[in-house]
Amino acid sequence: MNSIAAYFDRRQLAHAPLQELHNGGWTAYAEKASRAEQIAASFPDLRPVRDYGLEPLLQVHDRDYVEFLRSAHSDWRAAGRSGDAIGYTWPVVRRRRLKLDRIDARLGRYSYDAATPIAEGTWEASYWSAQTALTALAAILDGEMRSSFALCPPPAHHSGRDYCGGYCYLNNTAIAAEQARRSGRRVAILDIDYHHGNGTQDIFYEDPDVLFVSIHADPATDYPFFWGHAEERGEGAGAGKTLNLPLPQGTDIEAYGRALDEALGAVRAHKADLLVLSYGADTFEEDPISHFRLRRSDYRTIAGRIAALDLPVLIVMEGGYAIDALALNVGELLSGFVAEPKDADLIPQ
Ligand code: SP5
Ligand code: ZN
Repeated sequence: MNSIAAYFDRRQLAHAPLQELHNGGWTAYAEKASRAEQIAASFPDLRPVRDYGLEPLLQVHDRDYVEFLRSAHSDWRAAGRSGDAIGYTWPVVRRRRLKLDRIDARLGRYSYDAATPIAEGTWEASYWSAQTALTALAAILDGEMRSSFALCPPPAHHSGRDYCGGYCYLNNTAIAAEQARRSGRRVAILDIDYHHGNGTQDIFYEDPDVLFVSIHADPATDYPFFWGHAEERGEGAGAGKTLNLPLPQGTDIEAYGRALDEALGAVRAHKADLLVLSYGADTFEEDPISHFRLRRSDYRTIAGRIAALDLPVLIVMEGGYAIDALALNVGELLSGFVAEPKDADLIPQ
């Protein structure tokens, strides 16, 4: 069914939090490990992931944040707690730089919501999710594949330099984009998850080289509320290199397509030679936590328009919570990209 090189490592499944705080109570964690299992099972030949170590992660994330992520769950246990580590106090007033040992203080310091618990396997899974994005990128940079798909749970785009949030811990998308830039590529990121990619935006907000464009639910009504408004356009040297296209709940492919055309125009104007596509299938009409009305066949339309840019595309998986429909939705998107090995001799005549 799927026709594009896909990368995944089973160690990504180690992350399995039980619950998240939502509407004033605990509910089942929406970003379940079974999401990845479902998609992975739909690929006959997932490609193995290489280990690029911590260095590319540290080009995007602060070392103290990475160390926090690594030890947070065992620190939580050492404090006598059971279950998943989660914060409850956030330093929004002045004292963000205060360094404290207490695990609850550090959970507040390095997160911005109570929907992103740190479980026993969170570090291991996040580490391999980032390596998956880097391996899929390398296939493009090495000239092996024109485009590739990184099956990346845990997702990435809400995580910033020094914080987790929105089910995201390491920003796989930003890590790959930064690595591509360091390899001399001119990078644009197009984020088509239902939610605004506030972490990715924040990482590149003052960066003139990496364009960040996002189509998402209006943050006036949807998570993450504080970021993704149309007036956020980048700052300093990065002014004009962030483009937000918020859309109302109920959006269907017609209105979505108009926003997509505008987004693709910005990618063209940036003269990118590599596109990183942050793909969330939570724009699907049946997604349990989201409110757009895209149908399965719309993903092929969307992919076809993106493919018409005629750029290599690294597709990085973000959200999508209609688990039974997920593999088909991903397959539909990927079917819009042709699997072209770069070497023309490999294309059957
Ligand atoms: C990567 C991504 O799509 N993150 C989305 C994070 C949204 N989190 C806030 C929405 C909370 C909805 N939680 C519903 C739990 C159902 N059991
Ligand atoms: Zn999302």
